[in-house]
Amino acid sequence: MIVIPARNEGPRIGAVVREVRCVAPDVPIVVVVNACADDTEVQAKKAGATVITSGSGYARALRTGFIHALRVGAPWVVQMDGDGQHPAAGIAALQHSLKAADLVVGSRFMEGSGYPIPLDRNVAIQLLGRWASVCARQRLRDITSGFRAWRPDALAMMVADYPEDVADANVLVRAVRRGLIVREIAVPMRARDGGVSMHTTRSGVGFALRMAVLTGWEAVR
Ligand SMILES: Nc1nc2c(ncn2[C@@H]2O[C@H](COP(=O)(O)OP(=O)(O)OP(=O)(O)O)[C@@H](O)[C@H]2O)c(=O)[nH]1
Ligand SMILES: [Mg+2]
Repeated sequence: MIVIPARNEGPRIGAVVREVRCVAPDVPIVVVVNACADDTEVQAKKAGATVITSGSGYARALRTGFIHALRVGAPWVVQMDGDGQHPAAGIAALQHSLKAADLVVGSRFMEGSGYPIPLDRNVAIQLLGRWASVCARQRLRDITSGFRAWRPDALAMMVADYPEDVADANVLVRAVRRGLIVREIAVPMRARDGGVSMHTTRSGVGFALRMAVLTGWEAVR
């Protein structure tokens, strides 16, 4: 199953769902929305996705999608953004890598990705990646990638107390510390296709600090 959190992605979500359907025509696609000010829900349905509603925020949207996937017995789950950042062509490689891992992260920081990332974000992600690697005692590179594949048994271990605020590096550290095998593979990525990011420069600083604290907490709790 493909789980796509989407808020105010009306102009993009249709193309994202159709791209997934092209490469994985038989795989159910679930778009998780909340409080959209546009026609995200209509466009997602029109493109062939099931739409469900969550509480507010990216992390809660993911959790709601994961619970749904487990409830219907999905054999694997790929989470991806609804803004066009994650080419559907990467889904097969992520899913395939689940043969040797519980959680696979599509990484922008390995050879073959070619993602143009702004300098300030790059520095922040590199620093947080180093910190998360210390906390996990495993090298983690693209700790904010929202293009991830999960085995259902791994999701079942994580979903009951899945974070409701920030769900990036902290989720990876928690997964490693719970004994899950976490791998990264290179996947192509693009910049978001217009619309508004959930991170502005100012909110991004607060977000990075919160993520650093939450990630450290995972190492000691
Ligand atoms: N349902 C739901 N989805 C959300 C919410 N906030 C963000 N999203 C979606 O989560 C995905 C990731 O958000 P983005 O804003 O793209 O975050 P990002 O990829 O880290 O940042 P960019 O690189 O700037 O795109 C997108 O598909 C958003 O539409 C929310 O509150 N609810
Ligand atoms: Mg995005």
